[in-house]
Amino acid sequence: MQTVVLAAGRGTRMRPLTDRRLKPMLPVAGRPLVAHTVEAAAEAGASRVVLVVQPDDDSVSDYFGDEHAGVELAYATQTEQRGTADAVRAAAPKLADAPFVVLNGDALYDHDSLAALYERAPAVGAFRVADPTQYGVLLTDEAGERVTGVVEKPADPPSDLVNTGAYALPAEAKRWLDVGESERGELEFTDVLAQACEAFPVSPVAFERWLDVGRPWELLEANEWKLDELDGRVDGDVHADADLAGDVVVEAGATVRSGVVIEGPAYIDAGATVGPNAYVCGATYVGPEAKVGHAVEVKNSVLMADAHAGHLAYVGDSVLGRATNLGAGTKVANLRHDGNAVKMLVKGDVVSTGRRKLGVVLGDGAKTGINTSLNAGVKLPTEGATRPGETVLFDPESEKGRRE
Ligand code: TTP
Repeated sequence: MQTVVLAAGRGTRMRPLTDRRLKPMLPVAGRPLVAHTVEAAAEAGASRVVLVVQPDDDSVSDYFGDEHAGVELAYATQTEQRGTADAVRAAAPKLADAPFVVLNGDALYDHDSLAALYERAPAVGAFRVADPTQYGVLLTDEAGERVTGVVEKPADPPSDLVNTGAYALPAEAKRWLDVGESERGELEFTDVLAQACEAFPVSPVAFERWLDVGRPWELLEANEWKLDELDGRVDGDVHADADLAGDVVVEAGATVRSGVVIEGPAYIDAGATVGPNAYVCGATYVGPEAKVGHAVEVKNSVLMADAHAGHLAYVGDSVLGRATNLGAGTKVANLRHDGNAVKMLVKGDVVSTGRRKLGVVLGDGAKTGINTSLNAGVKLPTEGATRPGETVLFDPESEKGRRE
């Protein structure tokens, strides 16, 4: 079935990681996030994929070209980020008059669940969560067999099934894309779904696994998921005195030096160097040309291209943006002494990440002075810097962060 993948969002909750790149282009286990979406769609039965992209940014089409995972690709430009219905409307001229699937380009789907969505059209992907109050919750008939609508962030959720933003709809839905603005001022695809639910029996398809990658720690969760599926392979240069256990990918052009211990799953991308005498564990992605130097420990983290942790550093449960540099002795805290979930500032609000273990997020080009200590949940802005010996306890962007 023809499939629209939405990749034109602003990604404001993911800042600073989206200051200089689109959210769907964030790295997940060696590929952009959206590549996983397109591959899941291809495996589930997509015949052709139309990617909705932003104007003046060719990163998505530069990466994919006109084919990926055996599926033909086309591109549609959404001129202004007015909402998901508007994004699908941008793709409509490239769609045949036939049923179509819509997927978010910033979500991970498990392949079998997605295949069930394609098979059971008209259908919506539904995912069971413990606390649905922060999601769009699906309304269904009493038997739970037919979707009747979606209610956004309900205080008293009618069910624990949330909308995954994965829809398989009949051709007619193309005619319903001109929706009005929602309360939050966007043109929402859920209003298109509401019309489809009136005209057709739309089934909820329970997804086994799904991850919406909207906030920085969800990038870690995406990498944990996809690194866990890795099959180890060594195409790069690994010193005889290095010790690799579990599934570890060492890409061609990557170097693992003497005395290094890597406990997979881990992915060392092309041109990266690890060691000598470094320890990499948890689900860790070390991006192209990144460096993990002498006596550096990296646990469950994402180091983007050119990120450097050169000497005597600890990086746990953290995301280091492109071309970041940690001064010697930089340490990251990734656990609160009270054992509560680490909080992070997202668009001015301090929110619980739900993670007991979470370190820091560094925007592209951020640098720490020697012996910097970074507290759990801190973000440094793009090109931000710390002084030698500085201790950063709270998100520097917020006085509010200081109070919580
Ligand atoms: P969201 O995650 O709701 O929006 P966003 O990506 O802009 O992020 P944020 O809220 O943090 O600013 O979008 C869901 C999907 O729809 C995502 O894949 C991006 C896509 N999208 C578009 O393609 N065009 C749009 O106008 C919007 C709002 C989203």
